[in-house]
Amino acid sequence: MSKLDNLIGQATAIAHPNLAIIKYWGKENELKNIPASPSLGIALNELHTVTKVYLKHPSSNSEETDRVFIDEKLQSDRRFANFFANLRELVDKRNPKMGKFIITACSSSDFPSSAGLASSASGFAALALACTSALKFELPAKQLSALARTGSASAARSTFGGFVRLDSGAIYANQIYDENWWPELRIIVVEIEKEAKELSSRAAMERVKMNSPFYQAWISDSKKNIDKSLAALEAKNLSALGPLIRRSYLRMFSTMFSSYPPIIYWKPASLAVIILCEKLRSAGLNIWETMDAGPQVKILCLEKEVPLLIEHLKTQFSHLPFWICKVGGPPYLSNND
Ligand code: 2P0
Repeated sequence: MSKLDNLIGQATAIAHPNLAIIKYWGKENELKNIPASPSLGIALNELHTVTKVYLKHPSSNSEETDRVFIDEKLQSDRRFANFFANLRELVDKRNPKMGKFIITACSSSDFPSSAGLASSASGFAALALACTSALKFELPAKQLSALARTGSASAARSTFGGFVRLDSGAIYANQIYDENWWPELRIIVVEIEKEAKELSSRAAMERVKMNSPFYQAWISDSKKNIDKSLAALEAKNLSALGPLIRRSYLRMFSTMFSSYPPIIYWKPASLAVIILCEKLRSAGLNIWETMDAGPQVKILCLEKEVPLLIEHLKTQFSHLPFWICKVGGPPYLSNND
């Protein structure tokens, strides 16, 4: 009997990572993976995660289990088991007669994974779309977002394109504007290091919540920051949005620096790029950097500032690769299945 005899369905989905300009950092509920801080993010059009899934009925007397491969390496992250448990709950509700099934997923990204470039956002968004498509479920956008969130909270944002908001306490994200809202906006992603980080975002968030004296202040401050950011985004006013972007990432890192043991994702080159941004701002450029749980630096600016910024990056950091991104669209299915 061929292995494909038990096949229920297969699908391949592609998703962009979603860069938070206002950060999700900390959980209201660890078990359900509910964020404690509101976030606002942007899909990055030049970066992609491609995930192919096969769903099949288990062969009799087999002990097959779900398996996820990233770049052909078998993963043991418990986030996948949590995501699959939630997927099965959904299947039980929509198609209770379906019976048991086993999932195999193979994923790869055209940017470094687990390095502060939101690969878990694009990864779980692509996984959610691929699994539901293999099951032939057409989920409403909010349900797809809620499913992706059970793997990784930032993935709730990555199931949409454009500008996306995930509120504190929310189970799904909402698109605020699509990818055509602000065509002049650019995001330069500077790759400082390719290596996967040693401490996961999840472990870092747990430590910060447990022992940073700044954690509660961070949560209440981020709730104040979000409304001002949305108003600046509505006005497409980068001079007003930029200081809020900077405040969000620096205050998020203050919770990490002040936890015990301290968490330091920054590298000397990260700080050097931040200092370059400070200098260029003092010289009148409207550019605003941000960072996530990793050493990479992302710089927001308008299209007209890109040539000068790139010239400075190439002169001062000729060894550092970078991408020039526009705002990306939603995840999509590949036609090759
Ligand atoms: C974000 N980050 O809003 C924030 C900013 C990193 C810094 O979401 O535990 O992989 O799987 O929900 O989504 C990274 O954390 O964490 C993240 P889990 P996730 O993009």
